[in-house]
Amino acid sequence: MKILIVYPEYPVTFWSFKYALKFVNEKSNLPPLGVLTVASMLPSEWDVRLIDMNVKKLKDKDIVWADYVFISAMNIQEASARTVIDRCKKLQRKTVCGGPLFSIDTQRFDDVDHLLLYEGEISIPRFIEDLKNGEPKHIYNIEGYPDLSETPLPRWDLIDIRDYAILSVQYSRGCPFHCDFCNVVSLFGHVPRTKSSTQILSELQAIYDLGWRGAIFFVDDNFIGNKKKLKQDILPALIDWMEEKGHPFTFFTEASINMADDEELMQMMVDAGFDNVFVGIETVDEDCLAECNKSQNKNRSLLDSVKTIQQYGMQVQGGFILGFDNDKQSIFQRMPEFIQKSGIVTAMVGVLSAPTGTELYERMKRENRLINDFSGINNDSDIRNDINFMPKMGIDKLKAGYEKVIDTIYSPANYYKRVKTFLENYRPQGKHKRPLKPSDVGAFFKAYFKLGVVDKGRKEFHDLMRWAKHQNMRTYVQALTFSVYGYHFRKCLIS
Ligand code: B12
Ligand code: SF4
Repeated sequence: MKILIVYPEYPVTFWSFKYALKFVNEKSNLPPLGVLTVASMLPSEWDVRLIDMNVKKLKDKDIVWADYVFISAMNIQEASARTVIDRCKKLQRKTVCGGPLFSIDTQRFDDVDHLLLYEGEISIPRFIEDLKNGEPKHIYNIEGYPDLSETPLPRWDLIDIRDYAILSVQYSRGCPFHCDFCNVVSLFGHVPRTKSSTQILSELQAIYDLGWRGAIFFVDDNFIGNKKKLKQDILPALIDWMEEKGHPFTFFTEASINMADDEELMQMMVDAGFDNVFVGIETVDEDCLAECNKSQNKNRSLLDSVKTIQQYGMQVQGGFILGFDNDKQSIFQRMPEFIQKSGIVTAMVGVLSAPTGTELYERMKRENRLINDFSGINNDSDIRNDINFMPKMGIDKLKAGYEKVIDTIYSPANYYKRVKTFLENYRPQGKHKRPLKPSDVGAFFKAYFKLGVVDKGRKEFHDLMRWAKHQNMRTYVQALTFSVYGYHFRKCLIS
């Protein structure tokens, strides 16, 4: 059996880091871990190839080679996935689709030959069995969630790791919280399922053996969903392994804000090599937090929580949302003020949208407010393309307010100031020493030319770099890296 796995193209987005990657000559931010894992679940005698369209062109001859074309996608990749499906039909090749897009918006893909919904650990063995018996079904809709102890090692041999800026590992799926807009809980459930420390160390060892030395993203929905296991098993194992290997990696992940309440946990994470965490802050308005059921963010000083995490040695990246029913006009001022004070450099501000199957979606349906299909993007340069329900304040007000927030926080003056605020508060503890790569030299000169000569924020750039030069090498490199990110954010968010 010949299987071609295709990972469709993303548009240019906040997280694509497309304009930043050009400085270091890398093609994509992260590899498609889902399909690398799916590939490992296929019989070893099958011939499997992978094309990640974010790093390589998909040719007709690739499709014609295959007996089956497997496609994985998030909603944001829908346009590209649709083109791939149509090309397969034209070339008379059968399609097998899975991943978030096909699991939640299944009805849009009736023309796909086989739809394997939700997690492959359950659906793929059933599909293979039916295929062997000559009776594969159109839809495999699974009930329940698989135990991750059986999840195999990803097939890293199918990609060239040099195409990517960061590699990834997954430790857990699911999140114990109940935020009403969240797709994670409708896809992966409320009870965090975890891999064992032996599995995680094998995954890290495999990446280490590929020669990778650098950043690794733990792509968990909420890394601290099961704190007990983390503290007793996973983090001690990671700390020992990293020490033994000489700290080859830095880690970052996604976690809920309540990590700031647990000093022991933060210290262990930092000791293990975590230096960055994405936190869903969402809003600074208590009524809005209550509206979306984000209980863990309520009744606390969000600012103090962020500062605490930073002082432990972890950068905080933050997700923010505009467009709650309880949002008042003042949010368009309060949110940027918070972002500036917090020193959250990578602040992803988006408009609220309702993914199919979430509690928010059901409420919008009941209230007859749905106006579009869920697009999967929430921070387009024209947010009218993103909104899938009628916001209480009206689309025009929301659009104007959103643009004001973005223009404020990503103006060169405010952005560079925020970088400095962060670097002043940050207490890095990591022991990883990133080896210098040949592309770093080119990146350095490109950055100084683009940001220091051509860009309209050149004065602010030089001010920051002059300050950073008088700190230490680490701060200097971080200031330069953030400057490059800022260039990407401005190019992709401010039209
Ligand atoms: C890592 C990650 C990213 C990474 C990179 C993704 C990449 N290159 O793979 C980054 C940070 C870039 C990212 C960005 C975004 N992401 Co994201 N991301 C994730 C995260 C945390 C983990 C994905 C992952 O690697 N999982 C590990 C692998 C092993 O699991 P998996 O991919 O789900 O695959 C399993 C199954 O889905 C299935 N499967 C998958 N593909 C296929 C294919 C076939 C044929 C079959 C049979 C089965 C199958 O089997 C696999 C094994 O069980 C998920 C949350 C989650 N738990 O999945 C969100 C998630 C996928 N992201 C999401 C979103 C919304 C986004 C953004 C749009 C956010 C934004 N507003 O900008 C952006 C858009 C992308 C972009 N480039 O701009 C949503 C997607 C919702 C949707 N319906 O589309 C998720 C589910 C989180 C959420 N909030 O709900 N993301
Ligand atoms: S904490 Fe994050 S992952 Fe968990 S339900 Fe809320 S938004 Fe989803």
